[in-house]
Amino acid sequence: MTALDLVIRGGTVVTAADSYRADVGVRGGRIAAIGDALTGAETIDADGLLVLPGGIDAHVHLDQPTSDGTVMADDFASGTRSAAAGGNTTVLPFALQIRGQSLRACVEDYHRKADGRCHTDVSFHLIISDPSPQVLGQELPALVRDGYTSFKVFMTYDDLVLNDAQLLDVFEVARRERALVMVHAEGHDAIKHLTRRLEAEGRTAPYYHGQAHAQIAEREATHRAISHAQLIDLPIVIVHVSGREPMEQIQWARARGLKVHAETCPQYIALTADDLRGLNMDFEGAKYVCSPPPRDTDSQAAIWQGLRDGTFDLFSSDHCPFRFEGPADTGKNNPRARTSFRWVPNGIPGVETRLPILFSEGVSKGRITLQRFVALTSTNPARLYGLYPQKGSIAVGADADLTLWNPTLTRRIRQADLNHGCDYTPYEGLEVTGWPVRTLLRGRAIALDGVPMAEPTGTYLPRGTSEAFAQAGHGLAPPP
Ligand code: DUC
Ligand code: ZN
Ligand code: ZN
Repeated sequence: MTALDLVIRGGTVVTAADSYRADVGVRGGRIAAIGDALTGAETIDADGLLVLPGGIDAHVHLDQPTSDGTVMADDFASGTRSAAAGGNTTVLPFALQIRGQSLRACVEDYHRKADGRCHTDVSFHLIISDPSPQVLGQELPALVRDGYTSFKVFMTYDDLVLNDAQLLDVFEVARRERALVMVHAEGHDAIKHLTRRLEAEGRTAPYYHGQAHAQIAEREATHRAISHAQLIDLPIVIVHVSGREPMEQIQWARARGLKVHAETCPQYIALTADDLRGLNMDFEGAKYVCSPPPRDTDSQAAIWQGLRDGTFDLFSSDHCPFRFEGPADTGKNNPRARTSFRWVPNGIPGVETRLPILFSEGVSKGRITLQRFVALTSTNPARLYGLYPQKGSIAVGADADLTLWNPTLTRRIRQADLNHGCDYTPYEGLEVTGWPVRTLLRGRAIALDGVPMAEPTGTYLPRGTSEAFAQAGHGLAPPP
């Protein structure tokens, strides 16, 4: 047997199923051995550290165009640098189809943006905004067969919304091609109605974004998406679930044996609607504008219960970065945004802080187990999005994507320390216990103690069929 290139010695290996002390040996970028007293050309001392499968952030927006021309704060270089520093080895950004655009041309465009610039591995979900006969009949099936095996649809936003007939058409194609559909479930007409009413009342501060995007509108759309999926007999993922009411719809579906998967995000455990008030109902609140918006402490408690009991399969960042200050025509601080919440770009950064926030608020505070942490942040995303077992596990033959984690290191999240392109973090000052100290992609360091390496070594990953299509059961890591 040829010698190991690298041994990670003396750490506690954590998977979605268990944890145990072992050395991990790497050869040719893959895990080649797990055992005792391994030796190799290079050794990393992991005594006192957790050895986790690298984080997989399955919901990230990078270098996306916006309807009003606002420029995103992260491209593929800065966004994946930030991801690596935060303990991630793979991210799944979106390739957004602009209406009228060929889906194939859209994908090629995103490859041009990403190629040679990524510090983590990447793979694209598609966003279908224009389900024309050409897209549904030819482009989408061909792309799924080429490894683009998941796509997102929107039930709101003027430039993205699909009506019910279009949703059903898209779901049919997904069923036939065995592609996983991610649904942004917020009712468009309800949001528009509430927005008009609030503006007529002079309620235009960022705080009112949270009122316009009412939980009722999210609950209704969640149920509608579930009903459409039931009609077609299709597994779906409801993404960025913000609170108790949409959760109840997901639990309703699951109780009936429907394959509805669910994702939640850091903003729904670490922020509330009150954050959108800013200092005194001022524009500071724009730093927290995202959709769906953060809710109340009752919803936070429901989300924690759902993270524990398996209602949620996925914990993703929904990193969607816009600058707060900056040129007049970019970021949240553009002149129109100050006239009404309606013009504030929806989205907040979080790819670098996702893992520390869930570890600290979840594992360190005893709300979830280490195994659940790994399942939610790495193993389940790999399984649901067709990357398992190459990614998302610590097993012989898997890519040596590993995050060495200090579970007792306490830090305060500070914008000054982060690597994203944003000029703020919504989590400024939050104290966290547990921090990624080394991120390895195929056995090579891509970040050390919060500092990304200079060289981009990430590659593009074509993906297989989601385990959501497995015949028996969910096929996902079970809750503890
Ligand atoms: N949906 C997302 O997934 N991200 C940001 C904004 C949105 O509406
Ligand atoms: Zn969305
Ligand atoms: Zn998103």
